[in-house]
Amino acid sequence: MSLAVCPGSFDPITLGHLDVVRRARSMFDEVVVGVAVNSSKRALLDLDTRVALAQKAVADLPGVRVEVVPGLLADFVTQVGAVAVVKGLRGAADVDAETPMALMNRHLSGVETVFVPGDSALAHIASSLVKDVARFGGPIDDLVPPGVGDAVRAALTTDGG
Ligand code: COD
Repeated sequence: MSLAVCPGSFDPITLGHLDVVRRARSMFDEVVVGVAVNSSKRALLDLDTRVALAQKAVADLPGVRVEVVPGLLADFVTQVGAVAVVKGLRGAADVDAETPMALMNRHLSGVETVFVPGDSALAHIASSLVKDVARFGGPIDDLVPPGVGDAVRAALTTDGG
């Protein structure tokens, strides 16, 4: 039984993330969507909300579950017995950002990162852009799984917009 982890901030989960999860599941028997903390980003959605939205988004995907990554991703992959980390690449900026993380995670855990090229139809979708579009009242519901748009709009209201 092979297991892979798809980690991310998922602030919020998008259709781009979901595509990477589906494709990871086509390569591995089980996929854990690991909701983690990116210390260089301030999250809009709290951890419980990010987890709940991710759980709802993958509910119809057999062999996929959502877990919190409480600390280092390298410790988490070892703890769950993952044979790989799977991440999506939208372009050169992602390669530059993801390569050092992949090498550090391999250094710490021995687990390799497998990169899947982002679907070109979804390559413009990033959580940060989704939040920015919503912040200025733009439409985001066709960029995210059902229910996510409402959660983002609600969080922006309490966040001060
Ligand atoms: N198409 C394809 N891939 C996509 C798309 C899209 N439209 N959108 C996002 N992705 C990919 C990203 O390229 C990334 O690979 C992944 O989805 C997650 O994206 P985000 O933005 O949700 O998450 P990040 O980049 O903030 O995640 C960083 C982590 C939280 C994974 C990282 O900070 C981490 O591992 N934190 C835990 C602490 C740790 O171990 N730190 C040391 C790391 S070496």
